Amino acid sequence: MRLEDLGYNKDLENFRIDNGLSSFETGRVIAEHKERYIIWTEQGEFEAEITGNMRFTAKGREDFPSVGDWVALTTYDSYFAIIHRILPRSSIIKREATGQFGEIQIIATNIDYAFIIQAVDRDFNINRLERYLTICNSSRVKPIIVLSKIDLVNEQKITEILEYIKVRIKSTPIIAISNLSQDGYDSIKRIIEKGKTYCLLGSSGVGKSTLLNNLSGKTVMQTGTISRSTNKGRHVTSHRELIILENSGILIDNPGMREVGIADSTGGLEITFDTIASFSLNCKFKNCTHTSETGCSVLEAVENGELDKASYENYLKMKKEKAHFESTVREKRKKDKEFGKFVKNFKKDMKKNKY
Ligand SMILES: Nc1nc2c(ncn2[C@@H]2O[C@H](COP(=O)(O)OP(=O)(O)OP(=O)(O)O)[C@@H](O)[C@H]2O)c(=O)[nH]1
Ligand SMILES: [Mg+2]
Ligand SMILES: [Zn+2]
Repeated sequence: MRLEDLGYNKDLENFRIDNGLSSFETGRVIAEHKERYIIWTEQGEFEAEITGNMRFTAKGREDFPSVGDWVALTTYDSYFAIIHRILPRSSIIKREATGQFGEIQIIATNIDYAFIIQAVDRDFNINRLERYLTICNSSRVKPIIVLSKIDLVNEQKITEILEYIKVRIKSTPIIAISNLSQDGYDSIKRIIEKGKTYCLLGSSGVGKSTLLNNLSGKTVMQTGTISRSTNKGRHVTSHRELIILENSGILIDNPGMREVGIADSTGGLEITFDTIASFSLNCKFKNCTHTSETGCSVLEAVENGELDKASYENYLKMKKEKAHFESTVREKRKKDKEFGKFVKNFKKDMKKNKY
């Protein structure tokens, strides 16, 4: 396999040369199991660990490899390798880690497009759709909305949903598919380009793995609904995995997500809610919060119906979450810094007093 088929490009190659990494192998992380990484290289598949130095200098989750990463590694025997460095990422899809305020979870890196999948039968939820859009837009990943399971509803219902989406989401492409009849597959296949990476996002059971298997023509991922009866948990897919389609693109399957917590989302909200952003240019105050100010153009637009009220409320909710995330991170950094100072002073005292 050539690295180009895995998505390798000129920018990565230039970085590798400029940074003296030519003596290392290059590979892409295709799966992670508790700090053990499965890497694909031109020499084949390797299981790898990171260097001790990488672990000790890591400041957070982002300093560890993730599925989708390009890494410089040394291979030892035919299967084992050590990762020395993560090459610069062109994009990172992340969310707030479930139940851990101020911590992020990386979903995948070096993604070109995200398929945001919602099933039209029970899963469809426009607020959640805007959430996914925000995490994509924050990370320079182009979103594509995929409505799945259209075989389960009639055509009128699909038309209704499409119109409903268009009131709030204007410029994101939407594809309606059935994994059963393969309706809509032509549109999906047209989008997928060789050498580009696509991430499958969505709740559990919407058909992410079924879509991936059908596109690859093989059963790469397990699908179905094992959950309740066997008590194995709700999700069929339990880890992220990168798969290459023959003569086509690269897909990353993910376990279904129950929560899409807004983390660091610089610019993401503004892109997702671009209508709100454009109204806000006319607000009287520059730092308008669009909640109660006089002369707020956003509030005015909600009142006269130019702006969808539910969308506006969803925006405010996510903005609040973003602010909360940022203040938690600031608080944490401050504590870490104080602790660092404490340790430093303590060491100084130790030296002075010759303990
Ligand atoms: N009727 C219908 N059933 C579908 C469709 N797509 C998937 N299914 C079924 O839905 C169930 C769940 O599909 P999966 O592909 O495992 O869903 P998933 O999104 O990968 O779920 P997790 O791995 O838990 O996140 C399976 O029983 C599929 O056969 C579809 O388009 N129509
Ligand atoms: Mg799955
Ligand atoms: Zn305002």
